[in-house]
Amino acid sequence: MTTVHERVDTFHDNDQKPIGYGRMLRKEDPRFVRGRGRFVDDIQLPGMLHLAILRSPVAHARIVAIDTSAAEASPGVKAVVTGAMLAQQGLAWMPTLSNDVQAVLATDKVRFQGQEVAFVVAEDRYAARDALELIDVEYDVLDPVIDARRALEPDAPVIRDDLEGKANNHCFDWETGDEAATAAVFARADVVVSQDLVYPRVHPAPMETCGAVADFDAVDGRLRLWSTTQAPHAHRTLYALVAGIPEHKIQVISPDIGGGFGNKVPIYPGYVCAIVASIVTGKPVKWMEDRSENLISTGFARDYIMRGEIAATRDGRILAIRTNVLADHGAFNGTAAPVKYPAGFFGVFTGSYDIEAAYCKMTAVYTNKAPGGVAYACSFRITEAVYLVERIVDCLADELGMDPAELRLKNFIRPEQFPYKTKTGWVYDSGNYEPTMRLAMDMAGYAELRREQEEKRARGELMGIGISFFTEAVGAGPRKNMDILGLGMADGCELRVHPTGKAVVRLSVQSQGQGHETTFAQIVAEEIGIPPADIEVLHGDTDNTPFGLGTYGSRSTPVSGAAAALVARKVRDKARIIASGMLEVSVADLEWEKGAFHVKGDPGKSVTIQDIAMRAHGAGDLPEGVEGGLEAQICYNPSNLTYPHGAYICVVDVDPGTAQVKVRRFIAVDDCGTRINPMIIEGQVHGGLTDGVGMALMEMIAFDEDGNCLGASLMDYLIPTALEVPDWETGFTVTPSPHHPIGAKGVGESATVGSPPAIVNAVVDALKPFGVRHADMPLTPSRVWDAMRGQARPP
Ligand code: MCN
Ligand code: CUM
Repeated sequence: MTTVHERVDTFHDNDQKPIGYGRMLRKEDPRFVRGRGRFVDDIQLPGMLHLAILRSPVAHARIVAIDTSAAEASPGVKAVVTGAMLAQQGLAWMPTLSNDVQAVLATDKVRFQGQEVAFVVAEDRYAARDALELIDVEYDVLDPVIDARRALEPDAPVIRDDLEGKANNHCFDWETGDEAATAAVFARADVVVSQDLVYPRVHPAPMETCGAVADFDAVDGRLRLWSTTQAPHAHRTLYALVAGIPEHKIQVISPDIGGGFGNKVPIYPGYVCAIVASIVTGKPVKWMEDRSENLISTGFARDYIMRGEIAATRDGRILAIRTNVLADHGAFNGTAAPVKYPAGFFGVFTGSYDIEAAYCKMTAVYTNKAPGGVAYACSFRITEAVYLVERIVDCLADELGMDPAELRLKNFIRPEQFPYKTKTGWVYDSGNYEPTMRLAMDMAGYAELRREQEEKRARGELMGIGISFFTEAVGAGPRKNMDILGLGMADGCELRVHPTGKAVVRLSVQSQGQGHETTFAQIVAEEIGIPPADIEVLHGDTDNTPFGLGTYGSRSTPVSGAAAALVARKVRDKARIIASGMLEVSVADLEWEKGAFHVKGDPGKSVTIQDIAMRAHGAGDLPEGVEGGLEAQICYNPSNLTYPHGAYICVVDVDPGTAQVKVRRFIAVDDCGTRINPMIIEGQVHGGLTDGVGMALMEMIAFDEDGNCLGASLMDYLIPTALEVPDWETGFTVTPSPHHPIGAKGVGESATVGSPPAIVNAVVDALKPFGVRHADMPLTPSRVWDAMRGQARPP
């Protein structure tokens, strides 16, 4: 099923009428390029007040006293609220998306630097911020736990003493695979390689920070909340549970979102504070965090300390993989993942290889750092899993003296083995790995690159070639085993065709930049033959869209994309019955061709979807038993996830004098099944690869030993720009998903997942002459320098 041919429907302007998949320009861009997007901070309501949050300056301390009197007297201030005041209403704590609790405002202790301690509501943003400085908080500073390895030591300070009976910093244990079977395979293997790896804590750093505008109407008891959320419906349910406002009285609106990357999945205290503030003041209240607040207090990603072990035969057959993980979840477990998956989908750490046994044991701990634990284009921890397996496979290649491409090719799951059940229980729906790998190698000119590398090494130049091959699991549900706080991971979708043949499709998922207004119009267009320009995509408003669990884990195309195709087919089925009446033939005698039904054998006798839409709403008879109107609604529950894959090859040059890494080339071949809009897919891949350069070479949320966050601005927390990245070379293969109605798999996080190991593998490969087998991210010049020096062989 693999091909590299693309159906080239190049849509240069959206007035053209081609139907179906292709490089259609994004319908949302005219408003964005004109600066007419409508983001949360653009919302202005009459009489709106502004909220600012006082945050803890220290990582761990008992709150002795808070004096708000000076702040209350400050000009323009309407209210100052502390945790103690929230506690009186039972609102000081809120549930997280993973069954932990998190302080909305600290009451007893602060548990990370940047934690929310109090808030001020004032007439404008400046008055609110000024008043923060007048709040006097007395802290009794405690020893912090910053290093996850320290957290479980018997004498470590207990962070979560709010939890009843909690006498340590243990968060959860999790395991998968078969420990005994894996140990047996390791015992008889010719070769065992183990490597310690750290995936540092990083931040999604979206361009738009988090924020909300809350507007509570005390008369009718309705709450409207504009907020930066990737999951408006799930958030609404949580607010209903926390605030006790009935769900039908809450409207969550997620307008244009300026990037999410997972940062906007969790519910943050700021959202709840804005709601409380609106209830207390009777006025609309806006909270918009600044860059530092976003970087120090909102959902971080990764922070896994891993030991990877791999067992193989001498001739390079991989037998088993084992890993032990210490996961740092910060002060509150705010991970957004299906509840039965506290480690997300890390269980796919067996990668793309057909092996005999696998086992993972994980311990998660609390530390005095910001809560979170999943966000940042990770497909629920698959980023960490892919990094682990692709790094240790390279370590094995090094040990065996084998080419890393050859080692991978030798161990791939073969096409005839799909659907393939992994040793940790995941059923990969489809895959054809070798052609994807070969295409990447061809595009790179792999053999030629190795020759070049050999010549350069002989001259003392440091050139590295790194490979990574990944399989992702994206598209959560199915609902029977995947839910967030009891809400099953299925998606609603509604399609209405108006009398003139224009349509509106309403989605439960939310776009934060991925182009849903375009691609979902294309999906529907392909099914019912209405041009994409005539199909309006609505999302991000709980009053106007059907229930569904939102966008993360690249689930929109696998779940809501399927829902959109199926709802369109349902509408088409009804249209067929109406057409049979219009053409006076039986339904069986009709043939569908992009946009019209015609009588079999008589293409001249036909009615278009637009004719049918008018008839469905118009005067005149409809066939027996058919109600008027042309619309349908469904809720789609996926039978499995989809498993996209990809082969990435990175070429780096390392300056031996400065240890600076330059990514010279990067070849990315992705297989996401049926491709809806290749231009958008390439954009997703380009963005993800750029993320990968950031994580591999630059990004890390660092702390000093007191728990001060050292990356509170983009001067210190480095993110990549056009200057650090090469011209991406992308290619693709197509292996459709067998269970998805149009064969599509997700792709939004593939490149972020797949690229870091390719880059690290390339740098380590470049440093081979120094005997380096591993170096931890981010591979900044100082780390590369240390690696070169620390392990340099004597001349
Ligand atoms: N697509 C396609 N053909 C496919 C698969 C996808 O044309 N076979 C298109 C989709 O229609 C959609 C886009 O590619 O327009 C991404 O689709 P999908 O893989 O389904 O992912 P989601 O839409 O669910 O997006 C979420 C994913 C995640 S979880 C993160 S994190 C991330 C990402 O997308 N955050 C992003 N990409 C981002 N891109 C931007 N610009 N901003 C973010 O915050
Ligand atoms: Cu893990 S980041 Mo995305 O799934 O929203």
